[in-house]
Amino acid sequence: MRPNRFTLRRSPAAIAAVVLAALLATAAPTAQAAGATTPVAAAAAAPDIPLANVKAHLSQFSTIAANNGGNRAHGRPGYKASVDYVKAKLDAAGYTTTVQQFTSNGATGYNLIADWPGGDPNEVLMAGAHLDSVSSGAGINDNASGSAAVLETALAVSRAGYQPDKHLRFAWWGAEELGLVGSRFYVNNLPSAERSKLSGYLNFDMIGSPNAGYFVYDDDPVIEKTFKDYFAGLGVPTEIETEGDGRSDHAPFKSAGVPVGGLFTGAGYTKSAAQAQKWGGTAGQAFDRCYHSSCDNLGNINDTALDRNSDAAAHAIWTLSADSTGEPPADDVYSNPTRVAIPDAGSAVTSSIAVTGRTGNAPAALQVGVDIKHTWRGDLVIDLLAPDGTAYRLKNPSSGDSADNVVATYTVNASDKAANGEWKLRVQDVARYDTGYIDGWKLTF
Ligand code: DTR
Ligand code: CA
Ligand code: ZN
Ligand code: ZN
Repeated sequence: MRPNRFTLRRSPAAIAAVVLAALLATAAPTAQAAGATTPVAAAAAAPDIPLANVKAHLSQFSTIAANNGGNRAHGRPGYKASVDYVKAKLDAAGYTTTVQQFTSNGATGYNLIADWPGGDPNEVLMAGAHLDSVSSGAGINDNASGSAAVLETALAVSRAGYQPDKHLRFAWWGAEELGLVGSRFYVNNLPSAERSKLSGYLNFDMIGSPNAGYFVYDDDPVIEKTFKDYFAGLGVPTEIETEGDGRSDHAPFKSAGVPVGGLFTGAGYTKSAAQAQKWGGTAGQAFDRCYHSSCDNLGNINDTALDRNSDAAAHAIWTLSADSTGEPPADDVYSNPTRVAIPDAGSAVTSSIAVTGRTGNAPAALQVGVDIKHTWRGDLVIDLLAPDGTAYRLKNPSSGDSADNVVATYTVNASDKAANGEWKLRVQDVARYDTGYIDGWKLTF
């Protein structure tokens, strides 16, 4: 408020009334700033992986099995037909594909490796799934589910023309069911200089179990956190995969010192009552009653689990490939640069920041960076609103503060508030004759 030549100075009582009104002010319906935002330091967001596309691949694998003796097992025609299907999709999408042959149990096996052109050749992020089934069936959950999710994510990279810092490599393994034969052959035959370039290997083996659990491998902590943060953002609890290390194709990579991680929805073990409570499904029943059985067919898939895990896979690949240090940002900064006009002596306005993908609550020292351009800043009342609506007063009005602009960082103890959600900066100009605008703000967790 700046007295101008036409305005008598207000009496102290009148100013006090204005200040009191502001202190009691509850936000009137206010103009929302456009532009909810993304973390400044985080990776570009992965696209949604369309469940319909993933299921279309499952249908193809099912048809391949039906046309080739009912399975897609190592050494059988259904496996090579599966390799040819995946390879054709990737060649058409611009990948550089390689078919690596090996022998196991007297039969020729095949690994399919697909490199996405670009990225740092000295920083290679891999994602893979075994493509073979057991001989008793089509292997739709085990492991067409993982194979299809990895394929569709690779195709999404192509559709997006995504060019991350790191080089992306995808793999479909042969003869996993015979004892991780294909992936072991790949790792053992990779020159050590090439092996040292692998920044991580992500494994997807059984990710659509009908009575699904949500398990995250607890090997590399950064990869584990990336997956857990994603599911936390969905509000889906996860558990550490405890069915024993070495049970799938991440094992040879881990033995070679490569950081590994992955997702799993469960095989023959039984879902507990507590797990059914948090995930739904049926307690006392196996996560996949058709594990390694002929009924592991198109009907043996939980669409929600397959969709969530496909999207989680894409999230991890985008996140872990976008930063050449391989680490998600240590301090996550979320900002909204949108300019929002503050009406003179009018209603409060707000500017929003959408926080997603974090686990747990906000910190006890949540940093709120404010940048407001406004003459006579004493007119302004500034609050932070938590996602649940709780208001934290950052600045009270002060009739004597005639300086301009509020460019400051406030520390708020928001440790009892969930981090994820829509945070708002609320600003009100409670006195006349000076105006301004929010010129941006940010949250640092
Ligand atoms: N070995 C996988 C199934 C499997 C069993 N336990 C785990 C743990 C993590 C991933 C996969 C698995 C198979 O039969 O293909
Ligand atoms: Ca999806
Ligand atoms: Zn299996
Ligand atoms: Zn498997």
